[in-house]
Amino acid sequence: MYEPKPEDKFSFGLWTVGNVGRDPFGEPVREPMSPVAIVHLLAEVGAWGVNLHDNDLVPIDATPQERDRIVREFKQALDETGIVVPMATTNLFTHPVFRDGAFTSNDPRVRAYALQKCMQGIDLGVELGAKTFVFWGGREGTETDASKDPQEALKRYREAINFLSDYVLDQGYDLRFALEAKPNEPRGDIFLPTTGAMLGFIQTLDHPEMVGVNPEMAHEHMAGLNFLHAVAQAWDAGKLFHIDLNDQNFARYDQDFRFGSHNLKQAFFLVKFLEDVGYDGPRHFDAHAYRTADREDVKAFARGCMRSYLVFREKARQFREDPVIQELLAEIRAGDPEAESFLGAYSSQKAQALKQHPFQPDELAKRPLPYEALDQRVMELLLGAV
Ligand code: GCO
Ligand code: MN
Ligand code: MN
Repeated sequence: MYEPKPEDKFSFGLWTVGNVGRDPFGEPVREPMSPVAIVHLLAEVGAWGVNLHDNDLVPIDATPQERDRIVREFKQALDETGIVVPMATTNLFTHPVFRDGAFTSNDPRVRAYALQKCMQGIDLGVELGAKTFVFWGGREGTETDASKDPQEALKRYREAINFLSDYVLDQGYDLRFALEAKPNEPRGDIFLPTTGAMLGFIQTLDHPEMVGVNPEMAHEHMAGLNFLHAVAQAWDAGKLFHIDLNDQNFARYDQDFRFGSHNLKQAFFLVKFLEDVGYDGPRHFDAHAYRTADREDVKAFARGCMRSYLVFREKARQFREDPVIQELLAEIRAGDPEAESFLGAYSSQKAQALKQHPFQPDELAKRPLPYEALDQRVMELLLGAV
């Protein structure tokens, strides 16, 4: 029941299972794996897709011949395993050239180089079959606001996304963009820090129809926000093009823990939402194993992400069928035809009638709302006590 299947669309980045465990205080603890070896590992654990940054596959200083050989070998591994590439992205954060950002750098040469690198990354992604191209502006920000005008930075950001949208249209590629927000790390502050901010920004673009979001659970949790609510807003706007699933404690550094490892209720309500609305995009685990993990434990990490998703999906099914929960919800959500006749679209008759209607707020305030009972039942269902 909890075996991953291709139709679950579980994907991992090359940088996730391939993470070597470097952190700001310590050296790598795991041997690097080649992209081909990572594809085979993902096939072994039952994943469906692999995502990549340009330089996860092709080193930044590779010659065209080296690039072609690397891509050929990678494609062969994809063919052998049936693993697909649903998403690709550009690394605009590792090289020192991006120390003050890429699209929002104060140096026009860096901004132009970033566009060049993205066009090459887009070509690579499309060649590998990617349908979504993610933009995570990790270095697009400041430590001191003396350094950049934040409005000018947004203008540069917008120009870059517009330029690249036109590039995709010009090439006739079947590719959509997904913008990924993060409040901070590696910059002191990153521009467009939340999924909500990204959704507002998208409406200012030249081609808003081809741009959506890639919300990440850990990033909203770093800011102390409710991830489910961000995802629901993205879905409501028709903008949930991709999703980064992982976990972490609130208000910490970017922990990128195994999905389902920390906030059980948030993970549950998220999976329930994705399943209820029928989200059918990739379920991408942008997480990595603890620094203590060896190669075997990395596999346990990857299997754990997928298995937890499937366990939560089964719990969501139980939620929908649980008689106690359903009875409580029916009570809580019971309608009132008279009151409902006042709601919805405006009309002047309706407004007049509503102004005359004698409400009794003291009576209305007495309606029982058994949310304690409901939440306890949900907890027990999650913990296997019912
Ligand atoms: C992070 C980000 C990245 C992006 C990745 C793809 O905090 O490091 O989540 O992992 O998701 O660069 O755009
Ligand atoms: Mn992250
Ligand atoms: Mn991410």
